[in-house]
Amino acid sequence: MTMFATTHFANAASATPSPIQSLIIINPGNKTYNTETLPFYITLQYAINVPKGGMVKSVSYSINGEPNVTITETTNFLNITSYGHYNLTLYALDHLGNIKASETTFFTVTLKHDLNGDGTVDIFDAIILLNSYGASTEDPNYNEAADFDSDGFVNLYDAVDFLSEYKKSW
Ligand SMILES: [Ca+2]
Ligand SMILES: [Ca+2]
Repeated sequence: MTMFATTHFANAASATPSPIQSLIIINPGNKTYNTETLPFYITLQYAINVPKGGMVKSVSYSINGEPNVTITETTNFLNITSYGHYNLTLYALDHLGNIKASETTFFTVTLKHDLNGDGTVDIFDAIILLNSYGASTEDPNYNEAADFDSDGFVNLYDAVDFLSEYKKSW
């Protein structure tokens, strides 16, 4: 009798779909982050859809396939300590023991002046800078990443700054 009840329970549990309907990474995005200084911190933001009756026990993340880190108040950001390419996946554990994975987000953390994120500050980044040259924040070709001093204009000051970092790589 006890045996039957246990088996029945196990079957019922494994047949019950996860109450977590979706888990979406909002931040970081699939993009390139340019930074002059390391470590670089990226805020973790996600959306989780759990209909009434479902419960989320924990949410964790894995970066570049490394062991999962449970997200808490103090780990709700990524501490990036080296330049490179990263992938990030979130996992949510529900009260039935199911794990729901998010889509994987791919992002690059690179040198401030490496505008295309390929690891070297070179002519290809200069072309990106020139595409935005003379633009201010209202212009459609304004590129925030190329406005190195963040004054709202991509101009000679940014070009001079760019040349000082030319050929730098990671
Ligand atoms: Ca580059
Ligand atoms: Ca500027």
